[in-house]
Amino acid sequence: MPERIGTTVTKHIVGMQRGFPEASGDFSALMNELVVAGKVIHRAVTKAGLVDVIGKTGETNIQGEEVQKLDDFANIIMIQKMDHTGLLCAMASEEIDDIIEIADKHPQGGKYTLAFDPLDGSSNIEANVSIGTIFSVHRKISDAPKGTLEDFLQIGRKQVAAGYIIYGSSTMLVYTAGQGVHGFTLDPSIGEFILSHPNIRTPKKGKIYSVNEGNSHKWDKRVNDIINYFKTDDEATGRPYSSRYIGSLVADFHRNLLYGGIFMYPGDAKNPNGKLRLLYEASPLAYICEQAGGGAISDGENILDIVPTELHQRVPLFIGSRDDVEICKRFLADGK
Ligand code: AHM
Ligand code: MG
Repeated sequence: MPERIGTTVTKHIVGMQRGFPEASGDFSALMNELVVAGKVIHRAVTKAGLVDVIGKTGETNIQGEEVQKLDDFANIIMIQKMDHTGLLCAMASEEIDDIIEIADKHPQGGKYTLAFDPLDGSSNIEANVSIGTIFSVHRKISDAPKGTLEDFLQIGRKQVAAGYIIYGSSTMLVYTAGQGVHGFTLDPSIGEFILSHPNIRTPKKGKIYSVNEGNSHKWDKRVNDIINYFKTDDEATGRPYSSRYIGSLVADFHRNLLYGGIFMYPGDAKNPNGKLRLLYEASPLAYICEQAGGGAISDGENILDIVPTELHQRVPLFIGSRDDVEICKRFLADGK
């Protein structure tokens, strides 16, 4: 008997769209192109130790960080895979200063925008740590055929879809289109993402806290109090929590999504808005987290309600299990 192949991501996306008889099929097509881009990046990441794609290009990106070759590669793949689909009016990448226009030679008139972090956690590449691609899709709202900044500066709650591909011990795609969160594992033998985690629900309360504690000397009292709270021994509330921090957002987030917990990248004295970007990291992960029953705030405000003011805006991020986010919110509001 041949083994039964599970539900592919393509079939799943089409199935979900059946609930919307007015859907044109554009959204499914967009998602399917993203899936292919993810597979191509997966192929490069898994070959990273074999071919000469590791290392620095010597250039710096908009954030002033050194760009590694695989970031460059992933960025180019995302652009090349998506620019000729006719589905997008424009794109924005963490690696590129301005909006990426769709060249005139490609079909125009796309009704969606795509913002992405092509390879998050890239400082970990050489140590074989899990890294990921994060994406966020909005509907175009401006009248400009090629899209404008306005189309990207929309609140996270208006996302049409968000997801990530994590290149880990296996490669997984996790996405939401507003109907729950679904996870697919890549079966390399057939080159398909197969539904492995339907309708992911994150535990209401976790046992893990994830933060770069090396920054504690720069945090204000409220943030130090939050971390001390999670570390304090109290059997009744299931404390202390365990500390887990990879330093690769997709990997830290994915683990906490499945096991429960809280990931934090707060603002500090040097960087009041922390490190992570609203459009490419915080907002898509917040949408996924909320759809899975969790939550996400910046300094008290729901991430999905923040009106972005610039493309590469950074925000403090507290994201994870709902009860744990509430605890952070309380400390941030009144310092106790
Ligand atoms: P990147 O987008 O340049 O890879 O940076 C973002 C990464 C996240 O994956 C991770 O959560 C964070 O930086 C870790 O930062 P730090 O090393 O300051 O703890
Ligand atoms: Mg990043």
